[in-house]
Amino acid sequence: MAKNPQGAATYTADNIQVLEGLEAVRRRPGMYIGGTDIKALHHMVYEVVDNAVDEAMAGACDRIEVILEADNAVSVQDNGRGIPVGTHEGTGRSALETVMTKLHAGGKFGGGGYKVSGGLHGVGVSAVNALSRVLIADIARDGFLHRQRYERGIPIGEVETIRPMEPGESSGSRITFHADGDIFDDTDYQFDVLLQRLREMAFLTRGVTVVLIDERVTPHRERSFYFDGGVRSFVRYLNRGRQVVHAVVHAERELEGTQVEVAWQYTDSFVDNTYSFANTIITPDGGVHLTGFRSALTRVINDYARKANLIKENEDGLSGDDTREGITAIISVKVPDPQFESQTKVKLLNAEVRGHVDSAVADAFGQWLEENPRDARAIVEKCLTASRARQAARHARDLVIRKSALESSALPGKLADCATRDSTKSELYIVEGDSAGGTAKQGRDRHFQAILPLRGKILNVEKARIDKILRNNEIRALVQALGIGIGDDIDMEGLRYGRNIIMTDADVDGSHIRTLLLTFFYRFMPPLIEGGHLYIAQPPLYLVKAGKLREYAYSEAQKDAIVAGLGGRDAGIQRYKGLGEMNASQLWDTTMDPANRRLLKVTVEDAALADRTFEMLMGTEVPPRRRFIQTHASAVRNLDV
Ligand code: 0RA
Repeated sequence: MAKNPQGAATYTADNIQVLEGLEAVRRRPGMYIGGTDIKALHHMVYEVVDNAVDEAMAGACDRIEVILEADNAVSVQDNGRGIPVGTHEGTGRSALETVMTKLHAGGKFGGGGYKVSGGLHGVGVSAVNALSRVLIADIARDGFLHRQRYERGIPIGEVETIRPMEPGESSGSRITFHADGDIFDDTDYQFDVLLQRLREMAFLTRGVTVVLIDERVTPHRERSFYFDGGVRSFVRYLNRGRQVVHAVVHAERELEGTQVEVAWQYTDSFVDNTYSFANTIITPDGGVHLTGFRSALTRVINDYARKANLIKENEDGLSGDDTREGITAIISVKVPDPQFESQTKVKLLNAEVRGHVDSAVADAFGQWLEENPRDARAIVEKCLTASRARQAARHARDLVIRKSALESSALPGKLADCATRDSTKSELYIVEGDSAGGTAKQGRDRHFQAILPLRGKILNVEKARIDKILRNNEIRALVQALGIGIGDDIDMEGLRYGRNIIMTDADVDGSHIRTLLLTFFYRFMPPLIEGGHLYIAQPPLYLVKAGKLREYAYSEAQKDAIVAGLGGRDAGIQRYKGLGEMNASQLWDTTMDPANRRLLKVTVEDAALADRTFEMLMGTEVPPRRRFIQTHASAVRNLDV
């Protein structure tokens, strides 16, 4: 804030605008970061990391460190050029203060604007600043370390010069923020969630080392990612548990300022594992880049197959579905001015990008097939098999689905249905295991809550075609209970329960089953998720007892707060490992009673993430799975290459 000669702050029109902007963010955080839940909290980190990734994409930085500090502060450090601290013409304030306080100031200020901005998550770092109790920007550039402090987005003093830079010290920026506990429900960052996203960023920003350090635990946990191969490494990584048909194919090209990078590989899987990204942000609904890839893929394989006489003149060509079965692909485009269908950035619209991706893929793949005839033949044969199987499956499906699952009105035997038929009120709890299912049946309100216990692991949907999937009893029970059909035959009119709630234990097995179920719904019932009908129940992690007091805690932080509130009285803390440890009335109180429970609504983004996590957990080979679990269970330093 500027000062008048008496030292009091002077309010210019510009200041007032800034204060109003910050206030708007604090009043309606949902508009800027999508809410105040744990997801929004993680969003704060991504927003700051995106700025550092911009610097990397501009070729000015090769290392980004994210540090989860002991007091739930997060620090994001890069070795870029440092955010400029000199006076910014437009505002009369430093460029640093301008980006930190003005909405939408982003990376485009100061003339040195980037060609491509990854900061698509929203509004830039100023929104993070507004939602932080404290934010400190440390900037090393022009020979000095500079610092400015902000509280709830408002600068506390000018940019200060702290000290000269040391010989050999790199320039760069370090942003440390404390998310405001008055705004966020929870300020406990989840290491694994951040890790997954940072890994993805590292794949999509080739040559940058991305490090995540958790200083909240002793010893500290540290993981670091560096992928020389970019999206090619990404495909290799996704396929590390699968049998592959050939080496990864890769296409890379820059057209009219758009960078296209695509890698793909066929495997023995039956599903399509294609993920598309625009400026490092995943686009779960695809868009022009995905369409361009798919049309090139199908056309090039058909052309090759006809030329090589693997498909005769009088025979039908391969369909898009045939050429996608068992493929793993990453499509990454970096577009200067990305257009998305909506605020949530799930679908890319820039029309010209379709052609760019199509031609890059067609050229590279056409040539690759010519040069690798043996692999080319294996791919065509795989697609032909898929085509034949699809026809056979269509018959089987008509028989299996229509007769048993869809048209028959029989409900599964283990379903304990509710009384109401009103789907705006009714709920289905999908519960892991017969014993927890039994407790839930006793604890529920039978007027509107139905219970479906599932026994053990449901089928891994990746390893089977739809006809086989539908022969699985657990899945059949699910399909029958939900009432909307499956796959291409979804009819939301039949929806029996407005809320379908997955309730699993808070342990490794529970999270496997939740992941399997999310994957199943994502692949076969996407309208259920899109319509907002899928939820995850959140059982408590702890019961804190002191004298007559009994309080449940749903996070580590909440437990600590309850204990702190006891002011030193001896507390008994019970940790819940499974639903089975609660009796029926406890389960109702904590997890099923609409007045107290916490439900997470599943979004397409969550489900897509589960699907990707699933790849790692459930690949056909066991060793990668074991490795995944082990590296996550221990506190080892680990360099993924
Ligand atoms: C614009 C211009 C310049 C640096 C940056 C932005 C910049 C922004 C961020 C955000 C996080 N880390 C960053 N690092 C740099 C400076 C251009 C120059 O010095 O010539």
